Amino acid sequence: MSSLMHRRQFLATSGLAAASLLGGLGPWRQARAEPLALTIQNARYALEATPTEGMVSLSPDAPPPVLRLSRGQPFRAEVLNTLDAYTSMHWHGLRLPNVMDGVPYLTQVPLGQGDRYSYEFTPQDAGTFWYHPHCTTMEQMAKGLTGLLIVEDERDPRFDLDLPVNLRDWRLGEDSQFIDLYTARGAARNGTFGTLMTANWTSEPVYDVPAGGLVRLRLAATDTTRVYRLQMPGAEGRVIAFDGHPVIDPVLWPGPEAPLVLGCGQRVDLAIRAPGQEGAELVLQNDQPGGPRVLLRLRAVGADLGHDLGDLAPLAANPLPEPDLADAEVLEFVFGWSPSDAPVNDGFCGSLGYTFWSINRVAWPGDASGTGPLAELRLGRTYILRLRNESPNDHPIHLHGMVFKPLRSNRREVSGNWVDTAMLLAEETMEVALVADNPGDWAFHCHVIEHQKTGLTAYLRVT
Ligand SMILES: [Cu+2]
Repeated sequence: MSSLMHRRQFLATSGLAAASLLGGLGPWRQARAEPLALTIQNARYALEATPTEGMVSLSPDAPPPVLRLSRGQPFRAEVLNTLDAYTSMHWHGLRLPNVMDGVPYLTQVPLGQGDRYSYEFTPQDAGTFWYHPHCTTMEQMAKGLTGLLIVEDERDPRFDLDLPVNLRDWRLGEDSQFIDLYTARGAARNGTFGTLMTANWTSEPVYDVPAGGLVRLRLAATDTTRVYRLQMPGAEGRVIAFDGHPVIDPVLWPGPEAPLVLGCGQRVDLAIRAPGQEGAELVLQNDQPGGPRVLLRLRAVGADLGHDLGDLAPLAANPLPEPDLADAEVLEFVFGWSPSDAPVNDGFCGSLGYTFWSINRVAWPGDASGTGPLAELRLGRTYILRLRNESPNDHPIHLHGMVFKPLRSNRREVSGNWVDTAMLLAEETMEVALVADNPGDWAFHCHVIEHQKTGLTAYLRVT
C-alpha cells in the first residue's frame, strides 16, 4: 500500500486529525508575547507515493502551518531564511503598516541566507487570509511556501467544524520530482498549469464532518497559476465571506450552473450544513476543460446533529472605510502586452528571463530598479480604479494594504463585496472603489506569478 493510501485513510479518520496534519508544527494558535519563529527551509514530502525533494516550507517534512491570530491582538513572527536564495514574507490581504508588508525594496530589503526579519502587526480584520514569499516568488511558491492565516474574532459564529483548505497544484514529473516550474509559452498566456491538483497537499482528501453539523470551509486559492471555478453541487450552504471579509452582496451558491470564480490569491468561506445521513458525501470540484475535477470530499459521520444554517449568527463586520463615490477621482490602468523594447525583469528576487506584460504600457523593470509609483493617492481620499484588461487572458489584479469594492464591469454583473483582488476576465474592464486610507508604497500586480514576474507589476503610493 502506498504512503498516499495511508495518508488518505488517516485523513479520513477524523476532521481533527486532518486539521492536525496541516503543518508539522500543527496549526499554530496565537499565544501571548512570544514571537513565532518561522524558518524558511527546504522540505521533502510525499505528495504522491514517492516523496518530492527540494520543496520549500517552514518545516522539513510538512506543509506550512495554518496560523491562527486574534483580531486586535499583536502578532509577532521572526522569519529566518535558511535557503540559498533571497526571500521575504507577505501577509496577503491583511491591512497592516507598510513596513510589515514584506515586499522587497518597496518595504524591506530581501532576506539573504541566514537573515531574519521581525514582522509585527495587530490584525484589525477577522477572516481568512494567507502568507507567501514576495521574493524569488515563482520558485518558492511553486515549491510549497503558501500557507493560510486565519484571524479569529470572539464574536465569530460557532461552527461544529472549521476546516481551512489550501488549494494548489504542483508541477511534477513521472518520478514525482519537480519539472520546469513555468514555460515561456505559459507565461505569455494563462500561465503554466500544474500536473497534480491538491487540497492541503493531498490529492482528493476525504474529510469527516459531523452529520447534520455546521462546517466553515475556508478555501484559499494559493496556486501560482490556476483560477478556480468551484462547484459544490447539492449542498445546503451559503457563501459567507470573500477575500476574508463578510459578504454584504449575496453570492450565488457555487453549483454546476454558476461556478464560483476564485482567482489566484483569493479566498472564499462557505458555511455548509453537512448531510444528516451518515456516510453521505459532498464534493468540492473544479469546473475545467475535460469536465469537473474533484478537489475534496466531505463525508458525514455520526448521528445527525440536526443543526440549522439559519441558527448561525452573521459574521461581524470588519472596520472598512466606505468609499465616497460623489467625491471620487478616477484613475485609469490598462493591463496588456509589454512594449517590444522592455528590459528583462531581474534583481536579487529572481527573473524568469522574459518580459511579456505591462501596466499602462510600462513593464516592471525589476524589484531593485528604483522605478517610481504608478500613481500617487492622497491619504483619506476616495478613488475609482478603472481596470482595463486588453488581453485575451485572465488577470487577478491584487492590491496590497487596502481593500476595494467592485462597482461595475463591461462583461458581467459584479458583486459589491470587499476584495483585495480584482478578478479581471479576458478583455474585461472593471471599476472598483477604494479609500486610500493606508499610507505607504503598496504593490499592485497580477497574482498569476508568471505574469507578475514578467512585467505585470507596479505600485501605488499613498501619502
Ligand atoms: Cu495576469
